[in-house]
Amino acid sequence: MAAFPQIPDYMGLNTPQGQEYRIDNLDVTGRIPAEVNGTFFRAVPDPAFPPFMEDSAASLAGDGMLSAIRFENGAVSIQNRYVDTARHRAEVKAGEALFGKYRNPFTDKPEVQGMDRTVANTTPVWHAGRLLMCKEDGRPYRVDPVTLETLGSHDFGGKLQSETMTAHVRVDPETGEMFAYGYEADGLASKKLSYFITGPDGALKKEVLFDAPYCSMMHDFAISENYALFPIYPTTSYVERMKEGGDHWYHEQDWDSWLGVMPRYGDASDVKWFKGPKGVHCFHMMNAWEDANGMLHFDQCLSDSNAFPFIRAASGIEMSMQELNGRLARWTVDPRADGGEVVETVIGPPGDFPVIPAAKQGRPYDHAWMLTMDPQMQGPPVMGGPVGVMFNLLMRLDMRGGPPQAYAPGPGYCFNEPVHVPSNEEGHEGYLLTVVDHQTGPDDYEHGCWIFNAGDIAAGPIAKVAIPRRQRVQIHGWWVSREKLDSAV
Ligand code: V55
Ligand code: FE
Repeated sequence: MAAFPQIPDYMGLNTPQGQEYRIDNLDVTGRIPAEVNGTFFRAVPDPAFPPFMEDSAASLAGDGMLSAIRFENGAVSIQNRYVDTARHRAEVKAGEALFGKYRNPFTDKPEVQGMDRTVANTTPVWHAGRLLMCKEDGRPYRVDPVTLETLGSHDFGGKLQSETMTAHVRVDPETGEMFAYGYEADGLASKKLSYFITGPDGALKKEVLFDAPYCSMMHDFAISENYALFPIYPTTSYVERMKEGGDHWYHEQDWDSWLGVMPRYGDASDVKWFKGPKGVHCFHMMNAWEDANGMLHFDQCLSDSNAFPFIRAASGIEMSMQELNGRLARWTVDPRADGGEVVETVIGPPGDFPVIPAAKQGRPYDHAWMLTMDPQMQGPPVMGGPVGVMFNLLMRLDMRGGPPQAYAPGPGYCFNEPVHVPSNEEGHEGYLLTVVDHQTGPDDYEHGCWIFNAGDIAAGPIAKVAIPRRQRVQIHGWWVSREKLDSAV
């Protein structure tokens, strides 16, 4: 087989692994809390075949590899298995890559034209007893949570009109409903959005189709108790450029951003658009919530341009990491107004991978966690992932204005996105689980799943599980408790 090109997308932490395995009885140091009983599912892009053409966004295009770290009464195992998408299946059969550039179907080989080309590599979503591997460019794939066998593309019983579904759904803690959306819902570069709700049984209850101001890379959204919030940032798409073999995404630095606000159970005619600053972009929202005066707050990891260097490069934007001006930003609007402009307040540091307790989804919240960079860290950060550098500091933010807490293991260490495991103990903030990568040599890494007391991360990990195989960079994870696993349908 041809080799992977020796470029950063395929080197170091980004080295393709392509290994399916299960390893039991992993070594544990420290004490695993009894409440950490369940499975930490992780989505890892892992290209099975070397590309046949250059792709600036190759770090996002790898085949979905589902990684399950299972905790059963103190014993821990890991299983990694590919999502058997139509695309992966076709490439395995051919023994080579057949699909071209990230999200550009015009670059695919003729024999796979028209085939579902999603790689299901971004988030393992658990809802209504089902595990869905999601990527925003297509519909999710359903996977068996026990065997990790792929069960097929999931279209909600044939009811979903949208051709796409986000990898960032929001589950309401009280109703158990899943709130989701798809962008480019009816085709490439379209501004059509689909907003949909599934019941606690997983059945599609409602789908609303409406138009965004323009086609936008809308990676995440938010809900509050009474509203659904749709952020539109000016990373956009042009069919003509794709036909010419170009990228899917171009960032338009001088376009306005927008926040669409719709009553949760509203319709297309109910959307109100609030104007935000020009040129900004955000991948992940921390939360949205309503205060006692009925004002709506939308908390997000915002930057002054797109944080992915390859999108800025394709768009001719020269901005350094500093100039990106990353921040945790709160946009406040009055949902009773007919529109207007967002009011921005900076409430936290630059960073990404925000995490809140599932019970606080769409509600006022006291604390949250995120990944950021330690300004004091000596030596270069660990390279890897779509941005190129990995986060080396885990932070707990006090949303009521108290001091933050932080933990950095030291030079050579970096974090993948944590998941939160709630505790039933009164006043206990639960636990954070995160895969930590440690670079020990030019091409040597050690990996572990570390467990933190979520209310006291500064104390360092309370347990470490050694992972004896090289891991590729994870995108998102999802914690599924033993109880929920037992409710699988
Ligand atoms: C992101 C990740 C993606 C993608 C688009 O983290 C955005 C952001 C792993 O795939 O396709
Ligand atoms: Fe994401």
